[in-house]
This record gives sequence, C-alpha cells and structure tokens, in this order.
Amino acid sequence: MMALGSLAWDGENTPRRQGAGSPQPSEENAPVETSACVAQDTARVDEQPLSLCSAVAETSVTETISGSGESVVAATGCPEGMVEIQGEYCPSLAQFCTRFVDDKPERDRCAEFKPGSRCHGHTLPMHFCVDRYEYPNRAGATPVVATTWDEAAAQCKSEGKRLCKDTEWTLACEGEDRTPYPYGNVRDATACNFDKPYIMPDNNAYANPATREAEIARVDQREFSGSRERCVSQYGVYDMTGNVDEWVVNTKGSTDEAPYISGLKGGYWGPVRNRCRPMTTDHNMWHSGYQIGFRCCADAS
Ligand SMILES: [Ca+2]
Repeated sequence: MMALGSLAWDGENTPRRQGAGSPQPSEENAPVETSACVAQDTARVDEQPLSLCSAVAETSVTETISGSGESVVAATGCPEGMVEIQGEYCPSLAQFCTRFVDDKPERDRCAEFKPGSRCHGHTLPMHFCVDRYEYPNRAGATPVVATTWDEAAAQCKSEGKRLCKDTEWTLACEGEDRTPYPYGNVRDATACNFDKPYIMPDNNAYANPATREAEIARVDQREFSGSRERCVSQYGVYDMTGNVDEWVVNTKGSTDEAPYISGLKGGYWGPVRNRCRPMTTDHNMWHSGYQIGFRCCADAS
C-alpha cells in the first residue's frame, strides 16, 4: 500500500496530494493561502512595530578565527560541522509582500518583501546546533534526496544528532533580522538554487524501485552544497531555501493526520515558495520525493 502523501511531485508548496495517480504540475495546483505574506498565526499588523520586534537575540556562531597565519576554531557547544545558534524565535511573524513574481499571488512566490518583519507577542529563546549544509553536511557534496522522514530521523540519530524542529530551522534561516529569505528580503534565483524550470515528474517511474533512480536523475536539478556563496543565513547556515526540501519535526504536528509531525521546509530547486517561514505539513513520515532531503540539528552543550 502506498503511504499517504507518497507522490513524488509534491514540494514545499507544490500541489498538495490530489489522490494517487493524479500528478499535476505545481504551477496549476498550488494551494490558495488567505494570507500569502503574513506568516503563520498573524491576524493583524499594526503600523507601529512592537517593541518585541526589535529584540535582538544574542548569537553565537561557530567561527574560524584567523590570526598570525594560523586558524583556530573557536570553542563552541556544537559538534564539528555544525553551527551554534542562540537567538529568539518569533512564533507569530508578519511579513508583507510588495510584489509577486507573477500575477498569481495564490502561488505565494513573493519577489520582494517590505523590509522589516514584525513579531507579534512573545518570543522563544533557543539555543541549539544545526548542520551548516544539507545532509551529508559537506561543502561540495551533492545533498541526498528520496529520503523519508523516518529515514532522515534515523540517520541523524545514528550520528548523535536529531532532526531539526521547525522552529529551530526557521530561526537558523531567518537570522536575527527575521528576513523572509536567508539572505534578505528580495527573491533572487542567483542567490539560492530555486526557480529552475519545473520538470513534470513521472510518479509511476518514481514509485517503481526498478526505475526510481533513473527518474530521479531525469528531474534532478540539485547543486553542490555551499556552491552558492550568497545562499547563507545571518547565522552562517547554507542552502536552507531551495536546492533540496528538508524534513523537520513539526512541533505542532500529528503522527496520525495532517498537519503531520513530518514537516518540510525551504522548498527545492523548483518554482515554489522557497522561504524561511512556510512549512508543508501534509506528507506523512513514510513519504519520500525526488526533491526531499534533510539536515540534522543537535542540542547545544
Ligand atoms: Ca534546502
């Protein structure tokens, strides 16, 4: 039996599952969202920024300190290859799109946001470690795809890590300034690997173990980790938006029904939302896709 949501063509906000055997191009089936540019639970936005919006989190990022010809890795509370993040996550953040990519705002591809996001209500202090790159977390490597949430969680666990919470992933992407894209407010396909032409996947070919690898290769538009120098967040985490979609733990999700605990963040190389804040939550833990990978997080010591 095919697992719920196991169709290969669903990306970050590509078409939701329409039923087995009914693949649709993402441009035709993106869900309509009533508040395309007001993230999460935000219902109202005041003209005056709330004081909480200006709260700047203290940040500690793994850095290499250069001096007198030698490099010394600063002591951090994270394993090698991970970025230590200490900051304030905003649960309810307002961001306003001033211009969409096309005349279909329901697709939620925003070309430019009004600078300055606004946090409503409280913030949550967070301190954790996150892989600097998509798994396998090596600069220059091709990130993995076709993983299920279960497989991704097991892989992280085998390395003494865990999947990122959606809140952690979002904070790592937005940075202290809480920008919609990891590098700023303007959608820029030269910064990160997204908005590449959509290639219609063959879901039957993906579902068949005998033809899966060939189908993945046919639609594959991944790039090497870290190859886009500007696709980096203020915290120093690469390729969060675009390249491959990333499994996270949806902290408000369920194991039994959508919204599932298995969330997807950041979108992939295709023309989808590709932002820090949105999450796709309608794929269960056994779903996999040609564009779906992950990265790991860990507790900071
Ligand atoms: Ca990514």
